[in-house]
Amino acid sequence: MRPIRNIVILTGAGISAESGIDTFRGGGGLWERHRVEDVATPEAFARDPDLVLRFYDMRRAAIQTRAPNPAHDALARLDHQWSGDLLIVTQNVDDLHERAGARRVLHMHGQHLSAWCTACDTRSPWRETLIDRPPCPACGKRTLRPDVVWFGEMPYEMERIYGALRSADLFVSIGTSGAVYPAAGFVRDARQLGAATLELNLERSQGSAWFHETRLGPAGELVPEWVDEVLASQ
Ligand code: BJW
Repeated sequence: MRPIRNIVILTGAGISAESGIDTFRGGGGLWERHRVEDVATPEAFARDPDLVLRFYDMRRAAIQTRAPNPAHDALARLDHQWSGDLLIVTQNVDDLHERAGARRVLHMHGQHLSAWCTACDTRSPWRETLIDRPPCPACGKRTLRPDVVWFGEMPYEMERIYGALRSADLFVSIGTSGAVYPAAGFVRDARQLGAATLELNLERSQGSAWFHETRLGPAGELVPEWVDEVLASQ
């Protein structure tokens, strides 16, 4: 394995689970209570916008009552102290990485605290509800939608992500089930490009076989341990 200089970290819902934010799959996950087809596709939004807006209004309100946990704190510490390239690619739409202090964060599935105007294509910071059809701050039209990536839509910043994967020496995946593409394919891409690959998860994921190493346990414990380790190797 080559020396570690450039790190790409992929995070999923599992890193925010200990902050009290629901994961999607598995027991108690969001998809147990809401059908994906009803709330997380553009077709669902066209068919029943009130249902979709209420689902996201509820989650946008909830994340604002939650706080980062030791896993977010540890990644923020790594971001500040790692002298090489580092990119935290999160599938999460919460803002807990940023609230922990991380700066090199990219939200490939969008963000709860942003609204996207489908009329003028402006994205605006947003904390309130959308169900009441507020006007877009830029154009005034009542055409705002959650700024999140639904099934069938293109995730954000793919070129930047693949650029980072191409130069990564280490790819680390934290708390994601490996069920959703293209994120689920990053481990294979990174490995084929020569990076070392490490998975930190509560249990084995659909992608576990692709990783050089998998460590099992809660992110709040595993991530601070791994960050100490990687900073000591610097
Ligand atoms: C812990 C823990 C603790 C718990 N500590 N760990 C057939 C084959 C291949 C692909 C497709 C296909 N048919 C369709 C597709 C494409 C489709 C797809 O992947 N479908 C699959 C279901 C098969 N993908 C898309 O449509 C994407 N777009 C796309 O592909 O565009 C074309 C394209 C082509 C080429 C290049 C690029 C693009 C868009 C996907 C959009 C996903 N959107 C959502 C909703 C976002 C908004 C919202 O939040 O509502 O994103 S779905 C949902 O899943 C959300 C998540 O980001 C995503 C991933 O979930 P995640 O984070 O992995 O959570 P969970 O719940 O699944 O797992 C939690 C994990 O945590 C578990 O492993 C636990 O063990 C662990 N855990 N507690 C550590 N304490």
